[in-house]
Amino acid sequence: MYLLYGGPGNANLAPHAALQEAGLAEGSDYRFVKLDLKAGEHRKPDYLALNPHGVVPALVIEKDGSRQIVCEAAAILMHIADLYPASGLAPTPGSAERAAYYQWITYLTNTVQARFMNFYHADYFIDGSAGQAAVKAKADTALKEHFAHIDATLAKHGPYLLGDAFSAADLFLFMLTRWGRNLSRPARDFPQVGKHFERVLARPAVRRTLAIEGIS
Ligand SMILES: N[C@@H](CCC(=O)N[C@@H](CS)C(=O)NCC(=O)O)C(=O)O
Repeated sequence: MYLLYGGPGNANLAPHAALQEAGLAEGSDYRFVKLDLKAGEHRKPDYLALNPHGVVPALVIEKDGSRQIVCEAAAILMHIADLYPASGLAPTPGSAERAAYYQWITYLTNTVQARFMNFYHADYFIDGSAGQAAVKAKADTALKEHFAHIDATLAKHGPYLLGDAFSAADLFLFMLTRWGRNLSRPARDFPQVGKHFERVLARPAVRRTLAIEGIS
């Protein structure tokens, strides 16, 4: 049994979609434990015992009487892909495609996702409304540059990040594109990124994930 802790549409969305892509059922194979971030449930001692950074997601794996906790959205995503190779979410280890897969997921998490933190949480980086507006504006510019880069890559080598093969990296991009709806140029406005988003959105597993999280 898995317990995936998260909030609607938060960084849990990509790993959650991976559980669904792997054919697992909410309620029997795993439980999505919805936290109310606005009410600060992710800062309560019970949750901090799982993820000491007080951020979502956290995955609890209960198996054969033992319990393992995995944090970091990208790590959880890749672990699920590895646990369920039949899902086809990760290319063969050691292959050129696997290297590209690592490259995309690492870039998406440590560069693009980090810029979203600047965009949505400028208050974590600087005090005062003027400084925060400046941090947010810089993040907005940087994120548009990143989506332009992704768009150009998809135009050349798409329709997915690895070309013809859908992978877990596409679930991560889908999540970030959704977060990009509040940019001064929404991420989906980049033509190839928009098409990629629609393609991933049409996947039954992704639709089920959104329904379980209560978002559209
Ligand atoms: N590096 C972490 C970051 C996760 C993260 O920032 N999660 C946000 C939601 S998308 C969060 O929990 N924020 C709560 C807060 O900042 O108080 C990961 O990728 O798992």
